[in-house]
Amino acid sequence: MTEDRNDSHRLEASRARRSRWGRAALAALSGLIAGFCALAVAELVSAVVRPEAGPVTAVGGAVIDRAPPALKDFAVRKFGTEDKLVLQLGIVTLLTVFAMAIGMLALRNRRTGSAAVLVFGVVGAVAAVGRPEGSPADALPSVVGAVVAAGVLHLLAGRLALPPRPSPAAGETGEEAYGSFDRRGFVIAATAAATASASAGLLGRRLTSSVQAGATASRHDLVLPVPDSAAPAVPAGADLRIRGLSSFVTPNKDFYRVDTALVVPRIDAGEWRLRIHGKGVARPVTVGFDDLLRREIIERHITLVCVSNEVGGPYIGNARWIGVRLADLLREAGVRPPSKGGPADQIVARSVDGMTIGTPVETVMDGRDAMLALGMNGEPLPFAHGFPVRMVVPGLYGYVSACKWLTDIELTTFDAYDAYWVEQGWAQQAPVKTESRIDTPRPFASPKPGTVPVAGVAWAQHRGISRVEVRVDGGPWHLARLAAEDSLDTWRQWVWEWPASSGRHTLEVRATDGTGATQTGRRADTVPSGATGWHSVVVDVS
Ligand SMILES: Nc1nc2c(c(=O)[nH]1)N[C@H]1C(S)=C(S)[C@@H](COP(=O)(O)O)O[C@H]1N2
Ligand SMILES: [Mo]
Repeated sequence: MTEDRNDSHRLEASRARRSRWGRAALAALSGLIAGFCALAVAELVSAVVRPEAGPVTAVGGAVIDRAPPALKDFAVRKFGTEDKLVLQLGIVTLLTVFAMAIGMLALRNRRTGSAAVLVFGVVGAVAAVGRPEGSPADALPSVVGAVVAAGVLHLLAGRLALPPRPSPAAGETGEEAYGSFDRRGFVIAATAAATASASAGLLGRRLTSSVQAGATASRHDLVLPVPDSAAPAVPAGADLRIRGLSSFVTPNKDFYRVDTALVVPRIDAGEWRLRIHGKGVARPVTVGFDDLLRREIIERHITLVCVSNEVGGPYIGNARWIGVRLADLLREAGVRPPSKGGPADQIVARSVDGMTIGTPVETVMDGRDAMLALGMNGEPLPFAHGFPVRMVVPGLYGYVSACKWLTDIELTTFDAYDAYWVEQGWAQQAPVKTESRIDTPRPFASPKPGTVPVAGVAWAQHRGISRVEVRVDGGPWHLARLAAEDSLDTWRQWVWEWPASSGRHTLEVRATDGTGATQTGRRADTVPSGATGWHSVVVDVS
């Protein structure tokens, strides 16, 4: 009899323990379902407001805007174009952890749990409204998502609640002493909430892509104009076609991408407008895409490079751009450069996603082929590269010249206004520094002894490249053979036939620009105005 009683006590205790753990796990699951519901509902609402206003995108954007330049630079270097994916995964991982914690919190106190969900909604809303292009409506996805999720959490936590403890007088059977929650009710509610959320999320996706269908169609239907001034043919010898050497023209799919956009803006070319206004603009204008097509069209090869490109880095590409001369448009609007007495020395280009990029008026109007580009390598601009219109200015780093998804050009002064990257600690003005890169052999390659072609690219946009030299193990510099020059605004390939002997060797390269200035060997960081130093590659000849 006593034995029996002990056994049943032990059984009860273990059952109770198991049910405690079971409830905790289900509470965490409720948190996850509520979190999923918040994001799904937000996805649906942001499809109506605008895709960029979703909480993950907004918080990600806010993190990008506030990250110190060194960190941002590190992220771009470390993860390249994947940096944004890594950021979003990080946010979702954090949210997952918080969602489970909030679910457990709701088990103890349902009101507190739901209140915690609302706090996250407020964070998302503040981030969305605070984006450069944010408007009050951008708070809606986070707020509506959080309110619905708070309700869902309240409901699920309610199903996990234990019935009130019976008074001791009512006896002591295991089930009643520890109570049991409404398991069936929980499963039904949780399944319903998860299914409804998934449907809301999918519907949101659908809506977003149908809203964007117009932009996709406008790009698809666009026939690029025949240029009035075609790009000079690339000289036969400009592309050395050496294995491992970057091609002279970078295909669009391989072209580097650097921007702060977590959602690539998709603009319908038919609805696109560009306003030119500001200080010293005698005749402000607004032009549409068709207006640009009716203008004189130029086509040029221009090499674009990012200021975040470290020595030897990949953030450089050369494309054939087609578009209109920006200086012509400015002149028609009555703009004069400072050297002709104009009051504005800075052009601030603004994109649909709130990016601002400041470019010297003098540079744009000094006769170089600064353009509003509509096409890249024979296609309309890819969405990721600025469709329908972006700026390209030979000789300046992208962050001070190459605004994508352009929508507004304001004339002002450098004293009066700091553009986005300048606020982040980068230089106001940043002409491209003369640099060179060894593309082949790759670091730690092991070529056979004998003649090894060492080849790469060198660039000093708008000054041109006049000489490239290579040295081995700090020895004398050897003159590399330059590929034919396409133009001052494009990079130039080079090759040096290295009589390689066995062993570990360090190759270094340096270029001299068209003014006769040789690339400095002094190492400088990318912040604030571009990296310097000689690219070196270590190889094991064996
Ligand atoms: N709207 C917008 N334009 C932008 C940027 C951006 O973040 N947003 N980044 C600039 C930078 S830093 C560079 S290097 C070039 C890169 O252009 P790409 O992505 O087409 O190579 O775009 C520039 N234009
Ligand atoms: Mo850049």
